[in-house]
Amino acid sequence: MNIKLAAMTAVLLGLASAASAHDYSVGELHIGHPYALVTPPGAKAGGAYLSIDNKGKAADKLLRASTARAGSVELHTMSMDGNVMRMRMVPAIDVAPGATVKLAPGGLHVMLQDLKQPLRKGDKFLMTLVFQRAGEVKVDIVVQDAAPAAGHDSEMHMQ
Ligand SMILES: [Cu+2]
Repeated sequence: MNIKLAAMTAVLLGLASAASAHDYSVGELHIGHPYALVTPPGAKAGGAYLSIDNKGKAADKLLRASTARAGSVELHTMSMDGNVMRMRMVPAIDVAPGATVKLAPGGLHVMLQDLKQPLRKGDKFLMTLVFQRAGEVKVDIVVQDAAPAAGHDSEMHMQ
């Protein structure tokens, strides 16, 4: 990374943290703004989202996630099957070297099942992410009523 890019990234990261983003590093991976969406009354399942930026030269994968807040946690993807959106479990989420993988509503997500209590706006809970190469990292999941606005983690796209 050259100095100009480093400075630019620093500025953008500064802006992002002003917008109350939070992020983590584990090994060569950067985890951006882990959050979940509020659940409607009676819902037993919810989705958690984050971005994974692989700054290293080796491929990695998210193998699993866990939290005390849910009875079980699975990695899911969502895709169109005819006119119907369907979710299915994936064994792992690949993060190629240099790539940024975004878990976001409508696509890849961490599925929280058998929620012990509904997810309410402003709730915060711990989730453990396990990567094949980088290992384990604990992140705070913040519950929001909407996905972050576009451009929120724009530093991911600058490289
Ligand atoms: Cu799902």
